[in-house]
Amino acid sequence: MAAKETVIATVAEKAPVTSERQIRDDLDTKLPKPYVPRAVVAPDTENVNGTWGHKHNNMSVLQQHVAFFDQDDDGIIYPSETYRGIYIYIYIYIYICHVPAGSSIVSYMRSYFLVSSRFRILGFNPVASFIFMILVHITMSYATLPSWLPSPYFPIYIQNIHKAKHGSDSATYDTEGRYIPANLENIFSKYAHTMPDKLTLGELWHMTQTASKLEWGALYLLAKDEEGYLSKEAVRRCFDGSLFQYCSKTHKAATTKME
Ligand SMILES: [Ca+2]
Repeated sequence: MAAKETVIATVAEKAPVTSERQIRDDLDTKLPKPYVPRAVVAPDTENVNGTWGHKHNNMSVLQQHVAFFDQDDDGIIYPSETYRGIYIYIYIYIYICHVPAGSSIVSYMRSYFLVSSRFRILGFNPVASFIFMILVHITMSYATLPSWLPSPYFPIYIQNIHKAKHGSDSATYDTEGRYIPANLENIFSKYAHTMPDKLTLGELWHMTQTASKLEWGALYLLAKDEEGYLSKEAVRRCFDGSLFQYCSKTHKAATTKME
């Protein structure tokens, strides 16, 4: 006799929000043990081995996510690196979304002003980036330091980044910086009502708390497609940091092509 399948209730009648925001119960048919936090890879149901060709360098998935900002690879992110990183982020965004391959410097400059004015609306002007950098380093530096003595340089130690983990990732990282595939899938089963694997700006707004709207908004601007959706693939690759590397490589290729 076949074992009786246990039905797990994911909806409570008196909590309508549980039926509005659905949980998938078929994940283990697509991805082995989706509930087990992964230390070095970030898989989903479409990419069971994580990002193809992405090197983890024995870092946790959370460490891989922030490693983009450590521009000299010394394991420490200084405020100046964060500030430069924000600008690289904007620069990449302009290149990917607004500069056609082989375009002239004039059209590049036009795109630059167009996009930088959009970023200004979102608060990404130099002053706001400076404030963002100060906030990030004041709030995150101390928790990651190797000693109890505060540092006047406000460095962020990647080795201890899990100690500065904050609430904007919908519990996709665990307390130690591992990545939990089921929680990424839950973001999309709960909030992606228009398309199963993509979020609209409205859905993103609905999903995020005040503190994380800026971060998710920046990701939306960097990675949204032509129809204005943020795909699960882009979100997943943001978690393991390969999205930034991909954009950076594409940018370098475009620059080489233009030279
Ligand atoms: Ca560094």
